Amino acid sequence: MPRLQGQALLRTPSNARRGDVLPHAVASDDRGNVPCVPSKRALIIGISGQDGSLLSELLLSEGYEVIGVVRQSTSTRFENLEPIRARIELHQADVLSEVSLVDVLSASEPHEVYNLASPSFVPMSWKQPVLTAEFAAVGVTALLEAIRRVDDGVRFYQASSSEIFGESREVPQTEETPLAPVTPYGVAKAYGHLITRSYRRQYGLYASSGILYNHESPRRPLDFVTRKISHAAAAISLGLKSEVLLGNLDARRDWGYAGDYVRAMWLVLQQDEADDFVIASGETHSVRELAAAAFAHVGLDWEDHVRVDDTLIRGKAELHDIVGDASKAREQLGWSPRVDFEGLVQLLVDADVERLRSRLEPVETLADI
Ligand code: GDR
Repeated sequence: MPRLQGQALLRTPSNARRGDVLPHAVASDDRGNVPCVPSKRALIIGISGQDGSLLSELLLSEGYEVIGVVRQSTSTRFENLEPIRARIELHQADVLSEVSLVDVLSASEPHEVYNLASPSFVPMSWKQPVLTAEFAAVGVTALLEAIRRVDDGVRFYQASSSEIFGESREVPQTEETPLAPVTPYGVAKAYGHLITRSYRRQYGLYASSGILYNHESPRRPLDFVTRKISHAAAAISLGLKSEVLLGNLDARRDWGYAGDYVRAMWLVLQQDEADDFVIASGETHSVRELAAAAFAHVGLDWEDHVRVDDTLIRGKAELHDIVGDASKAREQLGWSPRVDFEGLVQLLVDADVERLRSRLEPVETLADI
């Protein structure tokens, strides 16, 4: 049954549902009822990745109760969630199973649902195009259908991507730029973006998309170029390896800090009306500039340590002129990034130096990817 957003509930401690947040020092009324703090519950599908874990930390700091959905067993060790594992609840479900989504929505009764469940490494989508479409496209539909069945008052966030613009003729891109994806990942994300818009229009669901450009943090896996470079610069500076193999050094991206971008996700769902927002820094840098900045930060010359490996070059699948105009987010969400390109590179390299120094990472992972 549809439930009003932010509806305050009156429960006694004995009839509180699992997950209700009860205040510590709130006086009960003369019948012993304790007014429950109307804290919000957020359900994060795909909570264990970079964005899910950073978003969880943000929502916890905003007083949310955070419930996460993972595909693996909930007893798996989720490294990114370790600092907050005791403060969140995990459920096992699968975006390919609408029944499992209905179950988790019914059990957790969230006010906000963030869909971050999707493969994220773009080249992999050529190797697993069907799986990519199932998760990043069909899975979004399953989730929207489940929300419609369980509680059509839920606010829904879809993780859209700048990859939906692909070979864009418009530079920079805005929320109105026509979609022109070129990779199986981009095509699947375009479907997810459009189905979210379609359900908003047809059923009046509060369903919004954040069209996020590249956003990075020390939690990025080593496959992505930012972390690959920061990790290599750190390892080389510590004498653990001597070179790194990269693809197209002239490729340019609009990079930002993931901590800033998850704040935008949350702001997207705090608006009166559901809508789509481009979240981007508005400037591009080349992979060459990224490498130069990372190696310079540890006192090295990148040219002494970077080698080009042609097998890593994306060829026709490479995107050009992908840069976002986040004016709408700045004006309507009051959002702007706090970490710039230089700050991002330094933060990534420092974290890798620290991690390698404290030997938290086994040396086997130093091999080139
Ligand atoms: P991207 O990120 O594909 O933009 O998708 P990635 O870091 O993989 O590539 C960025 C750019 O760097 C160039 N590049 C290399 N890339 C990788 N991975 N490894 C290399 O050795 C290398 N050398 C050069 C690439 O050609 C590319 O131009 C990210 C993901 O987070 C997606 O999930 C998200 O949707 C988009 O950003 C927005």
